[in-house]
Amino acid sequence: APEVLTFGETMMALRGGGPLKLGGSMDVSVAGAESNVAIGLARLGHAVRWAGAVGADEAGELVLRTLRAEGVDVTAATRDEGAPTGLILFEPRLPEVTRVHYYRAGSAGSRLSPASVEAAFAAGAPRVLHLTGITPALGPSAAEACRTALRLARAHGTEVCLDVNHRSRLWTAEEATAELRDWVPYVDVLIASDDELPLCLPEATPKRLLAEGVREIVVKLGAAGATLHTAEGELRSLAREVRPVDAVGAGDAFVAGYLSALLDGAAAAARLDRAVTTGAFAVASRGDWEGAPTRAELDLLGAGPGTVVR
Ligand code: KDG
Repeated sequence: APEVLTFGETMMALRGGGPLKLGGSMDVSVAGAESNVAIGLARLGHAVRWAGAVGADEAGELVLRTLRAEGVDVTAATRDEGAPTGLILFEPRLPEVTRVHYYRAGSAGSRLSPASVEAAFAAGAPRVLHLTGITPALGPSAAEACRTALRLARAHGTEVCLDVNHRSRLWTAEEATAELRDWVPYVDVLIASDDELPLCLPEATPKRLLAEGVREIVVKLGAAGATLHTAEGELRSLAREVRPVDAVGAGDAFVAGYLSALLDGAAAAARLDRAVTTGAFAVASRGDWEGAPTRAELDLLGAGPGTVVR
């Protein structure tokens, strides 16, 4: 059985070098919050399964081939004959602002079925199930697949990690709260940026979420680092300083680092430390997941300018 099971929509991703309407060339890759986490974990040496759906098309083959190449188990992934693989365009508009354009309505990933999740669990219950708040925003079937996963996790004693990951292009804050508040009782590790906390429960604070039974709440504060709230109290970690290149994927890399340390049985401070470290690698690299570190590479961060590793 894998250590971690995750699923969600992974799309073909095109990344340009400037305003989209001017044309020019784009790089082809794949992107999806959950598969970014899966790749981050696999690079750190963990056994991870991704159980999303792609179309029966070349973009879907690109998704599966990329995940396979990164050592992610895709044996529970499915191909949907009736819908295409989704597409995401990244448009770097200013050094600090990247615009995202989605072509994913009605995509294979959005039609992920509860049956796929059941099959993924039947192949071996994981230690951790990782979900994001993106998947339930994709459509009724994907939302039902998430609810099925939460019930199966409970039945199998699998820990649940939820990254709120609010996407306002996909649903409103009210719609997100209406869904996610029912998830809270199932969640062991909740990860959110500070403005996303109220999306899980109206007026949610870390204290209230702890009272609802969430074991640990990790609040991402971007360049200001992160805080961890548990029954033992609050712990804060500063961000690791890097030259920012592309912040997309940083949150997912952060989650991968946090879960990796959790799986290793690391103490709270070490969990936060690995999370801010893997997050910093993502900020310092172009692309969603390409810069994710292996375990041996974790120490590279913090080397002075001009360092050459020979
Ligand atoms: O976290 C990075 C994601 O935003 C990106 O990979 C695409 O999953 C994605 C989404 O739905 O925005």
